[in-house]
Amino acid sequence: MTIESDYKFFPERKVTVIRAPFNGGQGKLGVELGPERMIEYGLLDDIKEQGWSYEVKDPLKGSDWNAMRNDSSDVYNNCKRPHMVSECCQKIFETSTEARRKKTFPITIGGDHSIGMSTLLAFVNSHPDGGIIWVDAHTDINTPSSTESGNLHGCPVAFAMGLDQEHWPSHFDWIKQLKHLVKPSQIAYIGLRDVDKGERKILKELGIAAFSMHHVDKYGINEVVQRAMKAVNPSGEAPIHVSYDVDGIDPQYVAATGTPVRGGLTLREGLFIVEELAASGVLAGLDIVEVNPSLGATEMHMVDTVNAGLSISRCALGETIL
Ligand SMILES: [Mn+2]
Repeated sequence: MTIESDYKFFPERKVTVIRAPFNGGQGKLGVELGPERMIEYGLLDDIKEQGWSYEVKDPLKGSDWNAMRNDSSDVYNNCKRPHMVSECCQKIFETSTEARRKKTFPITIGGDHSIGMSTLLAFVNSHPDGGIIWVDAHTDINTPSSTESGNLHGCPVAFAMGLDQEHWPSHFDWIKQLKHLVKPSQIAYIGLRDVDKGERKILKELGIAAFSMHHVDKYGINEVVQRAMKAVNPSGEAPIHVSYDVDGIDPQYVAATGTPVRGGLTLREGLFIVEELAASGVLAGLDIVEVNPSLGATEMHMVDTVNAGLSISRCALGETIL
């Protein structure tokens, strides 16, 4: 059932679905199939059913990403494929910015989480006072210097915040030209359980609101969500964007993802976050990333994971249980 919760920033209830079939920020093939599979399993019908109209954008169409992925010269120090990641992210940034200009609700479907830099930057350049909730097992705030794996899907928050700019590959110079970057006070994490040493240091130094699984256990998911919303949106009036890595949810429910970590959110806790944000009336954008239909030991793992992504999207658009 859908309650006509008023979406303060989207009175016309229009969604822009941004397909981001991107895999360059990490090592595993298959995550580029996420958008296709989610659409095949009913994403667009779900959007209509929740009372929204939609358009679909495909900013990466026409680029030979396979060739870019296999370009072995695309490295910078430890960072893998900076050229590919930057170029893709810039395209998604432009599409996302356009969606915001038209006052539509952007739902960006990954692909790996590197694309989070694009959606966050488009968001804060449209809403400099906006808040961001990053649901994830990981903080994804490594910098090009601190990353151990060199996989840039572990770095999008650092790029969106402009951290460690002096060590950035030059491909990312477009970010330095933007008027607004994400400020530490604008972002809160929920679901953390695998944070690198260097990342822990950054969180502490910048005073970023971070709610780990320990906090979820201790206070309960409701209290954690309320605190996260308060941290990034003290007035309660500003828009909130959610970047949702499905690996925030426990692999028991979401197995078909590239970097699963046990001890995560239950499916209900994961959906509650989005239900609560939707009910607040200030939800203003969603990324669903790291669905990898090629992973998981069985077909059922893939189906469960895709369906979890679809449930997240429906809850964000207003689906409630009663
Ligand atoms: Mn992530």
